[in-house]
Parts: sequence; C-alpha cells; structure tokens
Amino acid sequence: MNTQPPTTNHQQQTALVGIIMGSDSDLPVMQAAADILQQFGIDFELTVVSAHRTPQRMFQYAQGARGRGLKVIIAGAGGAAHLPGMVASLTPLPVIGVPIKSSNSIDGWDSVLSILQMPNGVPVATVALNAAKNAGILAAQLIGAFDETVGNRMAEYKLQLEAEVNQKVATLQG
Ligand code: RP5
Repeated sequence: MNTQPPTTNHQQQTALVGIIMGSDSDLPVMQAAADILQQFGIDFELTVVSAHRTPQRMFQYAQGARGRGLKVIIAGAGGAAHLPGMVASLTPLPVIGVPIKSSNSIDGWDSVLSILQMPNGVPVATVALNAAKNAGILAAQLIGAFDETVGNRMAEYKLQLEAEVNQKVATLQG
C-alpha cells in the first residue's frame, strides 16, 4: 500500500471530488462512486488513506484538499470507521461518508454509527451502508448546484429515474 502523500491511482489535475477509503479492500464498494462521477463527467481522484494506519497521510490529504482544488470529499471506511469524521475535522470541505460493511463487522452497525454520530459543528453527510453510488450522486449534486452543465445532467438523471419507474408501471398495468 502506498503511504506517500496524495499520489493517486486515478490522479486528475482538475479533480473536483476526492474519493478516499480506509483500505484497498474497500475498493469493490467505493468503485461505484467513481463510476457515477465518471457518468456525470466530473473529474475525481481516488486513493487509500487510513485514519489508523497512515494518520500523517490523512492529515496531509485533508489539509491539502481544498488548496488542490477539491470541492467535496467522499470517504469510505468500515469497522472503527474514523476516516470520514477525522477528515471532516481537518478540512472546510463537505465530507460524504460511506459506511462499509467489513467482513468482521456487526452487520455494519459499527461502520454506520462511527460515521453518522458526529459532534455538533463537524457534520459528515452519511449515506446508507455500502451506498457509494449515492455518495457519488450527492457529490455530483453539490457540484451541480454551482456548475450549470452538471446541474442540467442531474436534472436529466432525475427525469430518467422517473421515466424508468413509469415504464415499469405501464408494463405492470399492461
Ligand atoms: C477499515 O478496516 C477499512 O476501511 C476496511 O473497511 C476495514 C478492513 O481493512 P483491511 O483489514 O481489509 O485493510 O479501516
């Protein structure tokens, strides 16, 4: 595992969203955030930052994120999932937390509660267990609030969701 500062395996000079995770074992879940951001045409970077195994790297990543041009950070972790909350404490950027159900977890409640139960003043926007796709969508919505192109793509995405349900209703009703 690379423990050097923010070198990433999907490095984008123009990255607006930083996707980080506590371990490379989180990648199969977190990939969904990357996929949806790609679909919306939003540049992102993706890397591993562990709150417990690489605390210095976490400090460096979080404190440098805004200066490097990131607008949102998506942080996924499992178990004693301190990464999203600690990163939120170190940056003025909004942080979206993805609780990951790790293999030894108590049904994922450990991950959910350790990301969700933040103290006043340091929020983490916590999505559902393993819901990295929703984290990506929420990040895109935050970007889309200020970027018209992304905002329009989001409006179109919503219409698509609606059309898909309407199509199913029509099929059910014959
Ligand atoms: C957490 O511990 C990681 O976010 C991961 O979900 C979990 C297990 O990590 P590994 O032991 O697989 O590296 O820090």
